[in-house]
Amino acid sequence: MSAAGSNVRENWSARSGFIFAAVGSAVGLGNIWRFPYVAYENGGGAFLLPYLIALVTAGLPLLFLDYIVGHKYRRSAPLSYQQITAKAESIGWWQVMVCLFIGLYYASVLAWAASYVYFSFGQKWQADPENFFTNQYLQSNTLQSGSSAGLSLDIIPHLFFPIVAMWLIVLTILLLGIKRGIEWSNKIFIPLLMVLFLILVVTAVRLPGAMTGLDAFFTPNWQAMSSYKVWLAAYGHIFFSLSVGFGIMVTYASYLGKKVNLTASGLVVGLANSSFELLAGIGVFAALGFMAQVQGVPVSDVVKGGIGLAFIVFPKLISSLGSGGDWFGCLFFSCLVFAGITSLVSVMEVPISAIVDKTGCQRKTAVLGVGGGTALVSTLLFSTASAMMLVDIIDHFINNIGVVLGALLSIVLVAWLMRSKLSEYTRHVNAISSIKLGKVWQILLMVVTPLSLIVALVLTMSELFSAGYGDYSRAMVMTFGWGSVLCCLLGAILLPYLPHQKNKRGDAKSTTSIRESHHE
Ligand code: ALA
Repeated sequence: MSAAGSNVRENWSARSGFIFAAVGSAVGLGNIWRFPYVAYENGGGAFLLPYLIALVTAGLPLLFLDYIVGHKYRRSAPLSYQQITAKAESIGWWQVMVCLFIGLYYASVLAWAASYVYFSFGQKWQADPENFFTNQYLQSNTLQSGSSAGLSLDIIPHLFFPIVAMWLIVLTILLLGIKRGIEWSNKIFIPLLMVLFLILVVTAVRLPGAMTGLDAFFTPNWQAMSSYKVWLAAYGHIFFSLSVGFGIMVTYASYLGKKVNLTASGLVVGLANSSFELLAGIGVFAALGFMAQVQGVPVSDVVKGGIGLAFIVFPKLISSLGSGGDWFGCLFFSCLVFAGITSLVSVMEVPISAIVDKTGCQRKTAVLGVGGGTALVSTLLFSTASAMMLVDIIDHFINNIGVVLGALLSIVLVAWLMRSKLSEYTRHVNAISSIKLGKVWQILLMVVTPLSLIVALVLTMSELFSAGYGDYSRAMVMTFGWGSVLCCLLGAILLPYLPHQKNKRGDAKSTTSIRESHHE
């Protein structure tokens, strides 16, 4: 029976299908677009060590927890948490809302990347990539000043069509279901991405001046590291990058068979993701080193940081390479597109599976309703001159508050409120995995991870309350920053009241057994 047309929950065809999909989810714009600019803004070398510490103390422990929760309960995020205790369903809906907000702006950056594949041919940004990106392409300079600075609702056709195209691709993959859609697209895109990306990084590090950039990336800056902001950025980034703490890995692990080596799979995914991230850092900083040499300035002064980094640095680099740079640009932006599509698919799978599980509706209905609705809002908001501001504000609030709080709540639930679960989960995972989890994992989850997240959250929120965010008007930060957080809260409170039609879609356990007997 086709999954798209039935209510039987699908499985991955094999563990490799899951690993491809999980790597495809983790490796995304976060690695290639976000990591380099966050690292650049936080002093390059000063960011690397906090990032690695955040990975080990928070990212990986939570990755294993997400896998276990999804695998053990075999349900979408809200219904998996509900299995732990009824009230915890809200945590899952919070994560669903976080995914919807990520989906809104993620598609926009993806569409920029797709446009830049085209702009690379003939280097359409000409002499001034910064002006081209901000003013000619995104038209941010057309926004009016004043308290509503930044809000425009006029559709710009060259932003509109690429974003529509990205949504069509993503929704088609989702409509095809778990095996034929998500698994197959990842099996094609991920190997392609790896090959293209390696070619790109090798080319970048061979540029003259690349070593200066790499020095800036790899030399720890102890003084900058004493700033708590660098640590906040690292903890704010790690969950987004690994796709943990906002329902994705719970959902993907719920499509696994019963006997699967969870910890080894988790390590493969974690390692692949961080390798990609470091490679992206190497590629971008090598390019920055090259540009620093061309411009005769230090690496830290080459460009303005921020969300435009990838869209400004690479065009500048491409221009410096002459006409041969066209293919280099095409390669880089194609990598962004491939990586981004597989991640956006995973982001949207969270609300889709949650709605299917909860209401018993057909997958197709959920894809068209939830996915189509998100696509519509995303297209209308992000085809305007406000796109850059909205990406920046929503990304900052949703990552640093939405994702971090969702992650923290799931850890507090399991490690503090329902402490017996931690031993139960350890037994569950160790019974099927080659690498055993033990006291270190438990202590990280009980003490180190929650405490570091609480500190990160309190500091981020007090900073945002007192200083606002960036140069944006208070009205915009309130509406789109705090407004997004408020929407997540409302979703977490109200969505558990959606009618739960267990019987219509069949008993989850019995469909699970059908899948297992079929696949194992
Ligand atoms: N993990 C995905 C990314 O890095 C969301 O882009």
